[in-house]
Amino acid sequence: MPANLPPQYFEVEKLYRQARSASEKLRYLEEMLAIMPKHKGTDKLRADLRKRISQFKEMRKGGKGPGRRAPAYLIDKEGVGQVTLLGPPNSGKSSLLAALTKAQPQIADYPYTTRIPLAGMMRYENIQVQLVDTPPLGGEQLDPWLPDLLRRADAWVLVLAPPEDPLYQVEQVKAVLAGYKLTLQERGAGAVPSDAAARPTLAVLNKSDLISDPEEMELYLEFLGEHFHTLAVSAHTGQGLQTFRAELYKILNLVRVYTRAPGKAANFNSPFVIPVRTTIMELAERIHQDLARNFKFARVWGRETFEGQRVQRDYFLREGDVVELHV
Ligand SMILES: Nc1nc2c(ncn2[C@@H]2O[C@H](COP(=O)(O)OP(=O)(O)O)[C@@H](O)[C@H]2O)c(=O)[nH]1
Ligand SMILES: [Mg+2]
Repeated sequence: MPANLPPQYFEVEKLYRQARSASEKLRYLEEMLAIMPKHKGTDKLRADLRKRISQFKEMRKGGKGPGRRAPAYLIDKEGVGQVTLLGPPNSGKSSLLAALTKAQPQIADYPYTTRIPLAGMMRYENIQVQLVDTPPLGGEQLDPWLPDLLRRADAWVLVLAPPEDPLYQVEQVKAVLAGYKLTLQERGAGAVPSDAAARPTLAVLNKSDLISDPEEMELYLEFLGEHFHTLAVSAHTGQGLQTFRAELYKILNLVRVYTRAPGKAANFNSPFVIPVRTTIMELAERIHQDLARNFKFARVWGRETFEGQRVQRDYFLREGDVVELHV
């Protein structure tokens, strides 16, 4: 039986095809379903529409509907870790991204210059860390995708700057994050609220070139330092930026190890970058299943302690270890 659809249906279908957002598409699909005559000839079409409607509803809920795309604002991870810069308006997040990477964000002395996240790669010795610049927290608008972006990060850099009291700025940021069920991970803190996601946080006091009173500076750093790994920097003069790279690597909780074939030299340009407390066996697994399966022992040359000693499979690798795997 032919479907015999009214012309009005095709008009709405055209609008549906042109619609850009999921919610617009959903609206037109529902309209199409309402217009469609109900008889045997349209059974299949109606079933099809209902299916698409439920897929769009899933998508809006953030479920895994077939048509779901990753939101454009989530940035694919690159390098050894993704670190998101966050903080109040005008603290210099975009300026830091520009100073530390090749990215070219818009920088201006009015708030809300940054509207969408932008990533850049920061080199630290022989590795690359991904930095992501974000719109300010605690402003008039809350970008709906920002919490997800923050949650995906391996660590955060809390960017603060004068003239406002940095401790006050921390409180404001904390309050906004709490609304997202996110929390700044404080130094040596086990006491993270169980229902909130925390990320290791490096606090940077930017625009340190504007703080002329050394006592004031010392006071800020002392207070911030009670809670976070803390550092004074200046995106403008470059002060503290070398230390920044090293501190950021520290809070990522990674170690770099190097492998060597027996009798050969290690390649120090391409480390294996692994989480702290990774064992020799886990490293072997990462490199190749066969290597793990046939593992007999390893020799380790450490920065301080080992000089080619044999270690067992449960040895925890340390920063700078050179490893010879024997099968
Ligand atoms: N004096 C000084 N000004 C800075 C520094 N970093 C950023 N600024 C200025 O602060 C303003 C806001 O910078 P921007 O990077 O856009 O801040 P964002 O809103 O946090 O991204 C701009 O006028 C920058 O030139 C710094 O280290 N020292
Ligand atoms: Mg910005």
